[in-house]
Amino acid sequence: MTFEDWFRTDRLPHIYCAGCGNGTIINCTLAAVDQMGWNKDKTVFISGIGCSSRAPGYILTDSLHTTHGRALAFATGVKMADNGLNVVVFTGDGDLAAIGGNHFIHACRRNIDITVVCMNNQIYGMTGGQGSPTTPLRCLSTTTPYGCSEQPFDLCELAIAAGANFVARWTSYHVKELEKAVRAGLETPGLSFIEALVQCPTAFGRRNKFKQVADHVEYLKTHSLLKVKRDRLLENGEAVPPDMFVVGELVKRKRPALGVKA
Ligand SMILES: Cc1ncc(C[n+]2csc(CCOP(=O)(O)OP(=O)(O)O)c2C)c(N)n1
Ligand code: SF4
Repeated sequence: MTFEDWFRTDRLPHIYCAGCGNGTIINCTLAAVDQMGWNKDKTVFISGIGCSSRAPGYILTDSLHTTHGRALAFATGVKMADNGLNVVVFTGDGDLAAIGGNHFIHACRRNIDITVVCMNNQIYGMTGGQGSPTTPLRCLSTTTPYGCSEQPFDLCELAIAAGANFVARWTSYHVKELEKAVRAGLETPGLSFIEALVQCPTAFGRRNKFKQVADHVEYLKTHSLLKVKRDRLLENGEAVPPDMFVVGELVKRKRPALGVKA
């Protein structure tokens, strides 16, 4: 099989805007799922509400498109009802960390055996561009017209602190690295959290000086700091540049997990 065998072509054309990064993340995730050799009948994709959360609708398995912020609550229920199912969650930064914030930390605390892929466009895309918990300082949104003045959440740090067994961050530029990270997450028992920073030209890019999609992808590329380089800076007592974000496999561990297949 190839990852294309997982697509529901009867659902095309898709709803995503031209240049949206979400399709790249879906492709990388399905490529990783395909490599697992999973049976479609034993695989479930679950999401909340948002552009990112529309992803399961384009996938040829059973899926649940649930209520805003509740993807992880539904996923927990599905996994606990049948731990023989492979459960993958697609979510957005607003869905996961704003309205769904408590479900996120408790799913990590329980370390339930699911894989969560968060398409982080740093804004509410579907509802027209309100600020989210990951909107960077000084960035413009409809609710931060003078620039965001609140510190953003670092979703990966949150997942690590709350107890997830696998945590990684990449971007829509890093397709091969992202695919490998999702694969590693799928293979790791317990909660795997993969954050993918993506461009959203419609709600974020045009307000924040990314006139072209390529400008934003270039920004993601040039502002990524590999974890090994970050660790070296820290070892040498040097500061991490404030505009950079760390990418790579951030945690892989063996805390006791819930819902692991016997
Ligand atoms: C309870 C509830 N509150 C608000 C909404 C409206 N709503 C739909 S999607 C969304 C935000 C989506 O943002 P995000 O999760 O970051 O996903 P994106 O669209 O950016 O991928 C909101 C607020 C809703 N559907 N349900
Ligand atoms: S609004 Fe943004 S996230 Fe939503 S489909 Fe358009 S580009 Fe993608």
